[in-house]
Amino acid sequence: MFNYAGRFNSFIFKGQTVYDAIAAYRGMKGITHLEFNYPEHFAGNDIEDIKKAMGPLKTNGLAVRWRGEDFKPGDFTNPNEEIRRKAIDMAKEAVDVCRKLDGKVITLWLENDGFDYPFQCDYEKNFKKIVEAIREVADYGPDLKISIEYKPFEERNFAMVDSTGMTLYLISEVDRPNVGATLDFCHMLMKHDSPSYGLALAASKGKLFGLHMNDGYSQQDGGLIFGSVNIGHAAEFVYYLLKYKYDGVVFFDTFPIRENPAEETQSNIDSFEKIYHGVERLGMDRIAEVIVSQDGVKAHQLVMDMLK
Ligand SMILES: [Mn+2]
Repeated sequence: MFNYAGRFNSFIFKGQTVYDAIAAYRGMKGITHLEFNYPEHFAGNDIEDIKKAMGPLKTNGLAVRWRGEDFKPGDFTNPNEEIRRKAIDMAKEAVDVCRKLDGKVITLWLENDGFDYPFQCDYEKNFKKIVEAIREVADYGPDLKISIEYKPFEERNFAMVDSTGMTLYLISEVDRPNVGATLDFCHMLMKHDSPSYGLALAASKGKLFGLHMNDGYSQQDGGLIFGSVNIGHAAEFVYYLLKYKYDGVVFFDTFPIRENPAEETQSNIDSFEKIYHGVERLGMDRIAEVIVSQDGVKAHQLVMDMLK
């Protein structure tokens, strides 16, 4: 049994409020948790009112969003030390708000920490700035999980933290027990990282703190419904979640731009459940046997058998 959360902005970008979205989530089958953006989803909203509206739903955590012109040159690598300080302080404020909502995870996607031109930045210095900032946030919130979400590019042409490998290297450099990774399926496809390979390495180190499930064609951050494009990769991913006994939240980071957001969120949950039950029907032992054989045809047959 998995825990599920949907994306607030799927509703908010269509003119609805945080409260409308919470009411919609409470009407869906399977949603257990909420995943907020800080500060955007708290602007003008009282935390106590949000708590009341949540009812039985729990908070998974908060994702920090550094928006506005000041942060365009960098979040934790901002060349202006005052703005860099503001970026770190915002992450600490997110820790405070997360505690008030009994949340567990702070997600850091360093959207502005990257570069666009050769000779634009000092890579060693900026990588160290990221390491030090994450340490500071992690030490401020030792009771929470601080989770790094990589994306290979966008908003910047190159991201400082751009792959599974770089994320795991960063986590090892930061060297704090409460710092781990959130893996976004589309971001992994954009990097041509195998989603399950990254999952296995992060989970085997106890560092898989969060998931952003979605799907896409890899050229862009498509935000399509989970399992809609890469059903084999999706099934393999769920197999490894079961193998490593992932007990965090399955958050759907999808973009229903032309779809009804409630229907689209429910479709994500239903697709994930269907694939999960398909993997269970194949059997963990049978899948493990095929993996040991390293036989490509047998591996493909597993996916075909799941579709029976
Ligand atoms: Mn994401």
